[in-house]
Amino acid sequence: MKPIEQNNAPRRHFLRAVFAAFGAAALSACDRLSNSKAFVDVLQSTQYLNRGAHKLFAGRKAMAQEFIEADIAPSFRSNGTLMPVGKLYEGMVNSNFANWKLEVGGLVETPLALSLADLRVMPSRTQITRHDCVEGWSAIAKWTGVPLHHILDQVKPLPNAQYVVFRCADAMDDDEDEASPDENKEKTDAVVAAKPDSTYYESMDMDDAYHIQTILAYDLNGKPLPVSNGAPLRLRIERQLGYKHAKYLMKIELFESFDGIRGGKGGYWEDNGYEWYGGI
Ligand SMILES: Nc1nc2c(c(=O)[nH]1)N[C@H]1C(S)=C(S)[C@@H](COP(=O)(O)O)O[C@H]1N2
Ligand SMILES: [Mo]
Repeated sequence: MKPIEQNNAPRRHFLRAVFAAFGAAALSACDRLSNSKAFVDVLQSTQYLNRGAHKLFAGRKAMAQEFIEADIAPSFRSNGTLMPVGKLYEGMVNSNFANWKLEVGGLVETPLALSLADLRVMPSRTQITRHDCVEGWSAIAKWTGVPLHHILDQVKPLPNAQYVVFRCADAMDDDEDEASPDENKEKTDAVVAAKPDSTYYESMDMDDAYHIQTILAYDLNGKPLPVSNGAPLRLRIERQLGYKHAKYLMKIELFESFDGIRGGKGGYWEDNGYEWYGGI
């Protein structure tokens, strides 16, 4: 029996119970179409480890379990957005992300813009971990990327920085209509340009930002991150649930609070009722 079976029985039982109770609603919980009130209530129940509980029971520096190569799932599925809509992102894919840059700013001394090449020469970490989605699926995969703390060391957070916010390329304002696919792409680009915070976003506190397993991953199982898993760069925050692992990273910003950022709850799914601290 693998260690995963022993250590995560309560969580699996919980997820199975959620699944049994809410069936289809649970299945599509990460689809933006599903917004079942009942399911959200379960997510908000005490079964999820909140920030205080995590600190109390495990310590904020405790490590998520790491696995061995043999544990890696034959394939790592994709979930949520599989390809951001828009000519902007399409253009980046076509140029193999040569023109993509990660902006890092907000409450920092030295804002930065990093290309994929810049990131690939920075110190890296490889970790084999289990991804847990609230839909009730898990998968073990190997991730390689830059520990976020190296980037923070370069930009130097100001003393009042409390949270790191991650902005993604995928628009979450659903107003695709009968227009042609090309018109929809242009429309989506225009919406994102006019409302930069209408995209998927996530956040974490400084404890998680400096945690050594918090990495900005560019490789999945030893190969460049596929588009469906968040190319060119996605977050791994191993001690929290799947929706916290923002894909298609475009911008990182440090803030003192979430006031004025979209719904004010620190993430796309959080604004729709999920817990901000999705501890596992
Ligand atoms: N930008 C972005 N990040 C995202 C999502 C998304 O829809 N858009 N979905 C989240 C959810 S719910 C999960 S489970 C994981 C899925 O990652 P994967 O597609 O690599 O399996 O990404 C998370 N990060
Ligand atoms: Mo998820």
